[in-house]
Amino acid sequence: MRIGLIAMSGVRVRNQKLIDIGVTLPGFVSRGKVIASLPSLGLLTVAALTPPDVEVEYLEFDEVPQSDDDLPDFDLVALSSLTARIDATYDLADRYRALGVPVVLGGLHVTLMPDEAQNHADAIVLNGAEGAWPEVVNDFKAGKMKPRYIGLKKDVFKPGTYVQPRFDLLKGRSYNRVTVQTSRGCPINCEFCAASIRITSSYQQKPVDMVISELRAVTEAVDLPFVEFADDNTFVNKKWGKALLREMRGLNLRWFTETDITVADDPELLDLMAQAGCRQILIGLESPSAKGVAGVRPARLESEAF
Ligand code: B12
Repeated sequence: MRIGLIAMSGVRVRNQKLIDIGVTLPGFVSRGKVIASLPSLGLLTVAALTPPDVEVEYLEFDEVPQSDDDLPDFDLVALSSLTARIDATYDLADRYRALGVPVVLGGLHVTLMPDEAQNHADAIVLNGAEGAWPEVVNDFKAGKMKPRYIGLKKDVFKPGTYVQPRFDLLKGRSYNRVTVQTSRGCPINCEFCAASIRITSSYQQKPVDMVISELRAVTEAVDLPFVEFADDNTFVNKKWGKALLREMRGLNLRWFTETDITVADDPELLDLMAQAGCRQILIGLESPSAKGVAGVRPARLESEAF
């Protein structure tokens, strides 16, 4: 049995009217060509959760093949979903189903819009693939796949649930960046941010040795990788962050991440970041004025430990 895992890659700025009048993030479209060549960590995780007797092929479609003859053939197709390309995702799912190939849809958009997604799939998976995907595959093999599965929203990095994403599937391909996730969600529940509301119900963080093992796997799969941490706020936990950075110093990596402005208050952390190969960080400043920031202050902090 062969499953096709298909990512709809690339970045999309969808609103042509806004683009035409020049309303876009500076350089975003041109920069998009560079940052678009990131693999789908979600599908590499799905691949790792697939029972070992099943063959998987991981594909990325920036442009979807126009002719059905050019669509690779599989026994089952699984697609990940982000909102920006959901129309193309549904279109591809509909095409495969019309060809008689069953389709499973999972990922962020499907989790937010399950009833809509159900119209385009034989089965949908809500939340993480963890806690659901092995059952989907086994049910499919037994000819009794259900229309809807509910995966885990928390505890995905716990032993017995956690799997290391299949970075080996990236061998021989060219990527500008490869994503590694160290945490999911953010303990600072800012009212404007979807991370802790939609992506996970609680902040989850990987133990340092798990992250180091993933980084080693990435360096084995991709030459001189530039790592992008697929986190919502990597260094929100300073103690854990410093422990990770100390271990990363020997790996000879270059990396980017997203975090919050509190890193600026911790010179030791900043030094360790530099020593561990940090090349860029992205910090969201929600307002240039103290009054504006006061209006978007966090509603709750999950743990005082940070
Ligand atoms: C890295 C990243 C990118 C990368 C790569 C994206 C990719 N191919 O995965 C790039 C730079 C290309 C990118 C582009 C964009 N991104 Co982006 N990106 C992220 C980021 C920071 C990390 C994603 C990640 O790797 N997560 C870790 C993996 C393990 O989680 P996951 O993908 O959700 O997968 C899990 C589950 O969803 C599920 N799952 C996923 N797929 C499937 C499939 C099946 C079959 C099953 C069973 C389960 C399953 O199981 C997985 C394991 O638990 C997230 C923020 C975040 N915290 O997720 C934003 C995020 C995904 N991006 C976002 C946005 C808005 C965009 C853009 C629209 C930006 C733009 N204007 O162009 C584009 C859209 C790209 C597209 N093709 O549609 C939003 C998406 C919101 C939404 N509703 O879709 C997010 C959530 C940021 C945010 N908080 O707003 N992005």
